[in-house]
Amino acid sequence: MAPSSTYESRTRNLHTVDPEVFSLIQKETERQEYGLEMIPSENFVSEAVLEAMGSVLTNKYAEGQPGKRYYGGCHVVDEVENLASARACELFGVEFANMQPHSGVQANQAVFEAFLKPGDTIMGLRLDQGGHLSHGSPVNFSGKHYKVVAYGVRTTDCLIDPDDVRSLAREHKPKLIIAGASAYSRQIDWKVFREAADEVGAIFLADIAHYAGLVAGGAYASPVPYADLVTTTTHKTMRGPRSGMVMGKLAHQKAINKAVFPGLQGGPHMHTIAAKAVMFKEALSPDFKLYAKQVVENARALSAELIKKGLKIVSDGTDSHLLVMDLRPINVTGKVGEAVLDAVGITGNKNTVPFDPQPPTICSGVRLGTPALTTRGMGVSEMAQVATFIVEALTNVGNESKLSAVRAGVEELSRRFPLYKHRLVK
Ligand code: DSN
Repeated sequence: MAPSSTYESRTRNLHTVDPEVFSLIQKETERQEYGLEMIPSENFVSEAVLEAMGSVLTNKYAEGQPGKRYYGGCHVVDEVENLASARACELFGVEFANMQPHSGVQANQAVFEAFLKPGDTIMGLRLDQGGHLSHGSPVNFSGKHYKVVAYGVRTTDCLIDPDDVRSLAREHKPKLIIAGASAYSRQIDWKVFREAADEVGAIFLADIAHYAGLVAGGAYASPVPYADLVTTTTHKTMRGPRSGMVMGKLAHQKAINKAVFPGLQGGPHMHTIAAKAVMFKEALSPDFKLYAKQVVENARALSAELIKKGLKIVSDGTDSHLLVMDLRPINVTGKVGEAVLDAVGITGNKNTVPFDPQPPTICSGVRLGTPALTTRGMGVSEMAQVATFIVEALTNVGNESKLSAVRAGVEELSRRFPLYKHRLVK
């Protein structure tokens, strides 16, 4: 028998089989452990979620739906998928939940596939004013195959204008209206979109990829009473594996299931679905409500501290887990801001601000969020310290000695809130 097929060879650990990959994973673990992760779409999963993701369920093909598969040997994974769906329905108060989309874009694509024909009109928030790629960006399938009418935010306060949403809907009669965002920190008024959709007979899709964990924990209003379909990723505020899902009313279940498989995907990733089940169990616990509330409190505290220290925040604050700093008043671009924060161990991402004069590769803003720091156990008092680090870094571009002092402070703070320390070999 070839060595690679022996039981002994298959049970060797990663460190022995592939020291190169092992050491890269160690390096990334160190980066996460000793820095401040502030990209609002990132979070840190539990050991239980990691264990489910790294399980033998990755070996199983299970095309189809539980109880109706195109493969034998699915009785166990059927139970896994049913458990995940049932927990999602309980958590969000929905009638069905399809667990199979591999990511948020696939979840949105399933809704397009189920209800639209190429050339139909859709409405979504402009990408450069906080929207998402899959809500109609010209470089994405959603903008290439459908006619897009994009709504934006008001110049005065950078908030979505309900009158604009209603009048664009009346004028263009879209088949699908999408609410949801990647860089919009305020509460979205879901009812406005329901009313606009009803006026023109459109489907209303709420994409809560960013807010899902807050919705689940009761810290952000839920679109479930208003939307026909709700899509989300599961790895942001939800704190689960990197994946997506579609939920909604029973009347739409058949069309969505068919659009996901065989419409868009083949075999579902059963190890990820198991990890989603674990995540839902965690999110159903009373602790998760406290977590969601703290995420928002931390973001509000961080925003208030940054404003106090002279920075400008888009829409002057936040109702969620994220905020976008507008760096124009301090003459720093988003690109430089991201790089200088990176240099001190704070990870954020450059982001356009509404009506940004800079191209998207440069941008005028940096987007930050509190989900990952809150998972580490940080609270409002740490946010004040983090705000000081951020302002010191942004106002000392090029001052190496100052930046290395900030870097030391960032590492000291991180060490006080251990994360995956037990995974590091040194
Ligand atoms: N790309 C994600 C984000 O960072 O917000 C959205 O899918």
